[in-house]
Amino acid sequence: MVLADTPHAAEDGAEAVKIEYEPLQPVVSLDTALVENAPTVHEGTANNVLLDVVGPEDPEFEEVFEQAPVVVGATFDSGRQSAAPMEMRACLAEWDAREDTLVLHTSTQVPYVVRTAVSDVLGIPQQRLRVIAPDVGGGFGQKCVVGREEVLVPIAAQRTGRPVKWAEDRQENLTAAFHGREQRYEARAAFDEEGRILALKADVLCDVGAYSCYPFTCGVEPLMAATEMPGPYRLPRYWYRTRAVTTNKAPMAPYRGVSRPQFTFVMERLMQKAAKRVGIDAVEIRRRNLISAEEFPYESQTGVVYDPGSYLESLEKCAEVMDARGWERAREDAHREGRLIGLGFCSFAERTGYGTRAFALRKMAVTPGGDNARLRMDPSGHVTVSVGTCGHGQGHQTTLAQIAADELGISPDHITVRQGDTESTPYGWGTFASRSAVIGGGATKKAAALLAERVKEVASHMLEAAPGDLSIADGKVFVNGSPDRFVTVAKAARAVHVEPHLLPEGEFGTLDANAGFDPPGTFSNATHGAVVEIDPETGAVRIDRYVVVEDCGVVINPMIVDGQVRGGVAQGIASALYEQLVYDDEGQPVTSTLIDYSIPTTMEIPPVEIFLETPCEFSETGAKGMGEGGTIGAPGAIANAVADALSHLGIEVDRLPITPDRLWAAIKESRAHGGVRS
Ligand code: MCN
Repeated sequence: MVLADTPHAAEDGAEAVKIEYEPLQPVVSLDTALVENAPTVHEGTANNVLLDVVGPEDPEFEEVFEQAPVVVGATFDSGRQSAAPMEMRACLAEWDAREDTLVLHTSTQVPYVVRTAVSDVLGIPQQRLRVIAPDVGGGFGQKCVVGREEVLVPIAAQRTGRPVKWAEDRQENLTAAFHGREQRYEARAAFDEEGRILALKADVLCDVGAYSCYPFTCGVEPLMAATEMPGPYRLPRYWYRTRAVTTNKAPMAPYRGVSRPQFTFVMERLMQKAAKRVGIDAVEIRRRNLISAEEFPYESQTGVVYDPGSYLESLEKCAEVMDARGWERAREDAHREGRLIGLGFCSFAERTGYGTRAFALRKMAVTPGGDNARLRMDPSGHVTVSVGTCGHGQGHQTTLAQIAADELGISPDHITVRQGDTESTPYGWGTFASRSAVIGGGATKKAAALLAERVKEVASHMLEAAPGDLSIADGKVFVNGSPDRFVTVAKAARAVHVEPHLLPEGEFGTLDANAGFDPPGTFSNATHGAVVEIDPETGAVRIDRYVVVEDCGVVINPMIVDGQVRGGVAQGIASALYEQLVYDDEGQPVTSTLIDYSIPTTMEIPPVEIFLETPCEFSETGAKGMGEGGTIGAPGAIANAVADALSHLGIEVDRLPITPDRLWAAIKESRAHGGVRS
C-alpha cells in the first residue's frame, strides 16, 4: 500500500514499486481448473475445489430417469459479471483523539459487519471503532462483504496518525472488486407424459475466483444454487452436487439474486424444453407444476418451507396480459413475414427476510439473522427511528417512516430514519438478501407499537381514561367513541419531557422503545413475460414488451416497489444480453472499462409493465421482500423468448449472455442447413 498526499502521487508511488514476478501457469476457467493435474491456485486443494456438497443418495433416482417418458437436459453457462454500482467502493479512516476512537467512513451495506471484521483484525474493542456508512450510491451485494481496503485503510490511519482515504476508479472496480454469476449447470429433468416433473438432477459449478469473501464465504453461490434450485415447482425427487471452484480471478461475492437468476434460467429453460417435447405450451407446463394454494406450507426436497403465495395466479395473470393464447398465430404470421419474434415466461420464488435459523445452516463464522429498531419521540412529538438495516438506494427513509407513522398515528413527515452509523443505531446486519422490509420493517413496527402504548399511557393520565379505552390516529390520542375527547401526541410528548408536573409522579423522562425481529423467512413470487424480436442479419435482440406480475405481500410503498422491480429487471436484462467480464488465457482481465464491459443504458431497457398482487398477510407488516426479484426473472424470460423465436430453426439458448455474434452464427448455421423460413 502506498500512501501520499494526493491520489496522483500515490499512483506514481505505486508505479515506482518494482516487483519481479515469476509467472506461474494461471487457472482462468472452470475447464482449466478441473482438469486432472491442473495447477492449483491454493496449495492443498484437490482440483481447485474449495467446497463440494452432494445431496443425499436416492437409490431409485436413476430408475426414474430411465423410465420417464420425457427427459430433457443440457449444459447451461452464465457469464461472469460485476454488480457495477454507480458509486464505486471508497473509505476514509481517522482517529478521533478526543474519544480515542477509530472512525471509518465506508461505502458499505453492512457497517456492523465491517466493524466486527476490522476489530478482529486490529484487536481494537468494538466500542472504540465507529463505522459510518454515509449515503451509499448502490451496492447490489458488492458492498455487503468486507473489502481488504476497509481493513488496510484503518491500519494506515493507525500507523500514520492521520486521516487516510481510498477510493477506487471504475477500472479498479471492474478488475479488483468482487464479481459474481460465473456458473455452469449440468442439469437434467425427467417428466411424465403430461409434463409433470418427476425428478431433477443438477451438477453445479461456481467459479468463485481466488479468495473467499467475508462474511458470506465462497459457499454463498453454490449453496444457494443447490438449496433453492427447485424453485416454485412441486418436485418429488432432486439430486444435486454443488462446487465452489477457485481460479486466478477476482473473488466472488453475493450479487443481487445470488445464483437465483442462474438456476431460475436453468429451470425455466428445462420447463420450456419439456413443454416442447410433451406438446403443450409454456403456460400449461407451468400450470401443471407450480405449487398450488392447497399445498402451502410446502416443504421442498431440501427442507425449505414455502409459505402461501400466488404462484398460479401470477402465471395466469401474466399469460393473460401477454395474450399468450393467441401467440402461436402471431408467431407464425411473423415467421411468414421473415421476422423472428418470440414469447418467453419465467416463474420463480424469491426467498426473502430470512433470519438466524436459515443463515445458521450455512455455517459461517458470523451468522446474520434478526435485526433491531429503536424509536425515540422528542418533546415535539416527532420520532427518530434508528435501525440496524442500512439502505443504500432502496428508500428506507420513506418506507420505514411509513411503517412507524401508521403505528403511531402521526405523519411520516414527523419521522426521521437513522441508519448506517454504529454509534447511533442499534446493532444490526445491514441491508442485503431482501431482508429490510420484512426484518427491519418488522422490528420498526414492533417498536412503534410499544411506543404507541407508552404514549397512550401518558395520555390516559391527561384524559383521565384507561389506556385500553384510547386509540391513536391523526396525531391525536382520543377516547374510543368520543372523538372530541383527545390530547395531541405532541402535547403528550411535551408533558413527558418538559411538563412532568402535569403527570403522576415518576412519569417523566423519555419516550422510547426498542424491538427486535428474527423471522424464519418468506417467499415472494412472480412471473415475468417477455416478447423479443431478433434481427436475423445481425443477431441483435430487441425486447418489444416486458411484463412483471409480482406478489410481495402487502406493498408498503408502490412507487418504491415499482422502482425496485424496474431496476432489478434492468440488471437481469444485463445478465441476459449484455454484460460479461472476460479474461484472456493468461488471466488478464480484458473488460476493464465500461466500453468493453457493456452495461445496458435506458436505450436498451424497455418500459416494464408491472402488476402487483397482495393476497396474503403473514409477517409483522404483511410485506414480503422483493429487492432482487426483477433481476431473478429477466434472464429466464428473455432466454425463453429468444429460444421461442428460434425454436423452428433448432437453436437452443443455454448460455448467458445471449450475444448477437453467437445468435448470428447459430442462425447462419441453421440457414446453411435449410435456412430461415420466410
Ligand atoms: N418494499 C415495499 N413493500 C414490500 C416490499 C418491499 O414497499 N412488500 C420496499 C421496502 O420497504 C424497501 C424496498 O421496497 O424500501 C426493498 O425492500 P426489500 O425487498 O426488503 O429489500 P432491501 O431493502 O433489504 O434491499 C436489498 C435488495 C438487494 S438484496 C439488493 S442486491 C439491491 C436491492 O435491494 N441492491 C440495491 N435494491 C437496490 N436498489 C438500489 N437502488 N441500490 C442497490 O444497491
